[in-house]
Amino acid sequence: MRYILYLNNHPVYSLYYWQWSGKRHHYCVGCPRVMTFAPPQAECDMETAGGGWTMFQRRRDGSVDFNRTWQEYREGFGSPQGEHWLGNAALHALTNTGQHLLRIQLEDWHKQKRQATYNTFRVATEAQKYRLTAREYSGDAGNALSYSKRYNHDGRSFSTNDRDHDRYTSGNCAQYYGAGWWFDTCLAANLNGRYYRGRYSGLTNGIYWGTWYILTDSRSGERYSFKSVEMKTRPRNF
Ligand SMILES: [Ca+2]
Repeated sequence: MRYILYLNNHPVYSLYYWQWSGKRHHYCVGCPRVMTFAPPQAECDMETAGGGWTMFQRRRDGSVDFNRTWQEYREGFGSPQGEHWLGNAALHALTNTGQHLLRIQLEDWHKQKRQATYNTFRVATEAQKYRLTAREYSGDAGNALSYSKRYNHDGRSFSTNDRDHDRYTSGNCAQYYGAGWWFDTCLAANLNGRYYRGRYSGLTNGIYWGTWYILTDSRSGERYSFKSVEMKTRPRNF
């Protein structure tokens, strides 16, 4: 398998491939090609850690609502040039053959950046509820996807406000936190949470990564949400 990059004379290098009818179809943003179906488009990060990353999630200004249905998370939403979720169907197609990496980049409101890389990344089929595999962590943001026995996103199914596949028996985490995610009982991380400008109070429903900014200021009760997030993937042997 080879991962092919199509470069435009455009600051957005973009590529996408899609396994369909036994063939691998390649696309790039702006290519004047006749499509047999509407392809999802993705931005490609050619700068970070050797490049070749297909961006599948981005948050940076709160312009896109991430409280969406199962179907919307499956098909994707937002714009590849702005805030978006590429789509769970695309994530499965991108990761179901070969070995893939996951890279998560976080930035707080004081220009501090940290990252988490997973050397094994896979999103299962829709029949398997887009179950997440994210293992072999390295980085400086901490491994919030495998936090503890009850807060372990690795191996969990995807849930949305209209599909409860979590391990919390008294309700739907996705509905409670207003985000589609691989919830457990419920969370140690949620990068699809609500966009807040830094600190907020009440339910931990912001953009959350529990191993960097731990929950709450004990005196004010305030919590912390991130300024920007990027989630991207590439083949391990890129
Ligand atoms: Ca539940």
